[in-house]
Amino acid sequence: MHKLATETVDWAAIREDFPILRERAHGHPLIYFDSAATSQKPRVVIEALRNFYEHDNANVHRGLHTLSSRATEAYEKARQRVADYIGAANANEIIFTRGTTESINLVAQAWGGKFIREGDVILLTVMEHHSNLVPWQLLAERTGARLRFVPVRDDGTLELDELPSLLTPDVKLFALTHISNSLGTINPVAELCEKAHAVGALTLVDSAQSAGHMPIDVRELGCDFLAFSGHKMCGPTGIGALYGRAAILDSMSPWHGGGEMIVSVALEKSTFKKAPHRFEAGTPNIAGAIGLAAAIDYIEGIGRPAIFEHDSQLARYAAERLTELPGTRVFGPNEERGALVGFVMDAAHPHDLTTFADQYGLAMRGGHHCNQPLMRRFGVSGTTRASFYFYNTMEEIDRMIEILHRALRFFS
Ligand code: 7TS
Repeated sequence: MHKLATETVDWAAIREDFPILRERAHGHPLIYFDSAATSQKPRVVIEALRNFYEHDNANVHRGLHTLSSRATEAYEKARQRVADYIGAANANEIIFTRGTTESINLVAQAWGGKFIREGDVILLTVMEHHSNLVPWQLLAERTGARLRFVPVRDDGTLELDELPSLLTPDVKLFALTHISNSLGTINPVAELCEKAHAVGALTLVDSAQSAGHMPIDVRELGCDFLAFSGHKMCGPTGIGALYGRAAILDSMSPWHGGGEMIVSVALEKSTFKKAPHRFEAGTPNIAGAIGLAAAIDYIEGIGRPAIFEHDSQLARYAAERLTELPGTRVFGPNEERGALVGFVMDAAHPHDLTTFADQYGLAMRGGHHCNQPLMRRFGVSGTTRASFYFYNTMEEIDRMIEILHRALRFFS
């Protein structure tokens, strides 16, 4: 019989790879349900950072000494690792950034600044994280471009019936999230990229919530840009990547000026390297890139299909159990959802509920989750969000439900 991918993995053993999961909070065992904000780190990633600083630390692309060669080799190997992980044709299509936010700002400035004119349209959705909204607002202010938005249905999916009137030939870029960080909606990005290309628009996929949770192949998705953060997928903070199709990257102007990105510099004028180095001015986050490569090795060791199955089982189970709590509204689609569930309880404000839960060792996030327009769309100021990763268990969700029952009694 066909085995589910999840059944081939020893999830209990995997928990042991995460030293922080043994922490306690307010005297209770930690239940970490905030991985959508940042994931925890396995020992191999922590060791990779330590190993780099203890044995190889030097600046990259500069020195001709042994350590500098080692650091450069490890840094460029990490770039190749990222390229392979997301199915990019070439490592030169990977730019290291601080994370999703910086990746999107890079595109808005270096691509948008060069190619966007007054009257052009950037198409977004109402469910975008502020980091895939504010950079486009700034670009629109500078250039006179217009922003347009795909609405969100009550069930948390995109209102795609309206797409034909929104995705018109004046759209130059369609930028959207793969998985909503508040609703858990998984958007049909491959289909949407194809539709965008049909009207001549480029596409950017915000993969912050998907890169560590499911198989990603940029050529299958057919996107022109893809942005993600290392820290949400077992990697260190301060490192992430932007994938861009080679021809597009090479057509873009630099955004940050400085060392490492030039071919030659005269007092009045400089010439620039090709991508990716054109977009990596200054000393990069070398250790971060190496840590990210270690995180990728670790995730690939488990297998993304198994991780995806495991995490969506948790999210579906949590969404189902939450409905047994009176006066509780659960957001997002029922059938298929990413590794999280957002909800509100009549009994308590999300901040109060989240603070209450923390007293029992349960770490969730309460607030607008950098999704203010989306919260407004659903008529709430914020939600409480439980977000999961492969180190979480069904038992932890049962415990969450117990704690929420207790909260109901406390607040009412
Ligand atoms: N896009 C999405 C869909 C996100 O969920 C986040 C972070 C970002 C972009 C920005 O990523 P960063 O690494 O550059 O900060 N989301 C969240 C969250 O949901 N809670 O904390 C951060």
